Amino acid sequence: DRATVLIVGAGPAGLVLGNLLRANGIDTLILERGSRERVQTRARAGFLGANSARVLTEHGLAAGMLRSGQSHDTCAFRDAEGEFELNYGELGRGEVHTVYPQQHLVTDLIAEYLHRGGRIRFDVTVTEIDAATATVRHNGGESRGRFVVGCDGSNGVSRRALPADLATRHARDHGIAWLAVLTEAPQSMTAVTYALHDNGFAGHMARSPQVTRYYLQVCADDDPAAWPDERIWSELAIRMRVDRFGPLREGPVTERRMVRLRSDVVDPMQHGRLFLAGDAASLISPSAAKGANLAIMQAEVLARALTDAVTREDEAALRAYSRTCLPRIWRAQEFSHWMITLLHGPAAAEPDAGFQRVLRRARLSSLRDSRSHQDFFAENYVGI
Ligand code: RFL
Repeated sequence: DRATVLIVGAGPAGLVLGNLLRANGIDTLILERGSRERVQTRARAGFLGANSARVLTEHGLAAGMLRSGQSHDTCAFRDAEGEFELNYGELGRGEVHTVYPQQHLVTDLIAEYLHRGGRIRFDVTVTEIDAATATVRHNGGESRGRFVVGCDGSNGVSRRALPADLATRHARDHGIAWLAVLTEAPQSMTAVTYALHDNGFAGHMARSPQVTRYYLQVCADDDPAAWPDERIWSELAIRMRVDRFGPLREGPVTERRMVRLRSDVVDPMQHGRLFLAGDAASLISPSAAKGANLAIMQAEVLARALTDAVTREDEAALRAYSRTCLPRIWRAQEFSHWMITLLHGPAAAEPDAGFQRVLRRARLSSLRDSRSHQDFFAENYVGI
């Protein structure tokens, strides 16, 4: 089994990369652990930033997004002092989000990849990658490429194929967990809403006209089963302060899962013939909705570099791949980290919890009152 570029993982990173390489006539094979049905129904991200929309549009991958994606330009913050909205589409660089559920994007990308003559094998679990020879071992035997790209997410095998003495993993567990909930209910507010409350953070995000995502900060060892529908809706009502701002539009909860807020960056993101992209290279906490956007950014950079290498025998861009991507990844990490400190109060046990709480209020009022702070926020919230 051979291919010029072997790609491990059919998430946004692997599929955007595969599509861009196929557009340049490069022979690719994607190996994916899940079934096609499984990856096409995995609901995760939804907010595509301006760069992602550009990449998808320029490379002919945006038909579905343009047909049914919704443009979003406003977010709101609520706390004990009130609520304010930021129309970020009118701030910073004037960029907006396109809301298009990740599973729909993945479905589109698979169809287009196959249409472009790409090969993909589902239900294949990669167990070992040899970065020096670009050989991949899996439950179906062995595949060889000229290059291998690990797009297998944060728990995949490609990270382990980077030699520990050459690659540094910068990691942080934020010590915070969210219950991520999907509801069969229309949006309750027109804007993405972040609610700061002493009980913990609560968030409201659009997905589609019939589906809304909510987040509730919970204890890290909470069991999602301990959160039946009624408890979710009543806690959301408290933290969203419905008595003051109006009721939520309730509906059945169709998915509840724990998400631990973790971030890490692997540096460098490459070794020998192996390159990492997406969550495999850098996991980012979902607080600023950046993960899929970083994956798409890296896929575009890498596709260009691999195309140079394969079609012109020019490996300069490949050698610079980590150096090109890492500053953008760290900017996103920095912003995401800032969002985490804004959205979550200190644990009550922390000795300076009182100080931190007031600091957080000051941080929020700066965002509410300062136009230059708002421009900076907008630029980083939608951009990479
Ligand atoms: P993915 O999507 O995890 O895909 C990796 C693929 O690799 C396969 N795989 C293997 N295949 C073969 N052999 C192995 N050994 C393998 N190991 C793994 C897996 O089956 C899978 O198909 O990684 P990729 O492509 O890097 O994409 C990353 C994004 O999926 C991720 O960053 C986002 O979903 C994060 N995220 C969000 N990002 C945004 O940009 N905007 C959002 O609004 C947003 N919301 C979210 C999110 C992530 C969430 N969760 C569940 C953590 C909301 C949530 C709740």
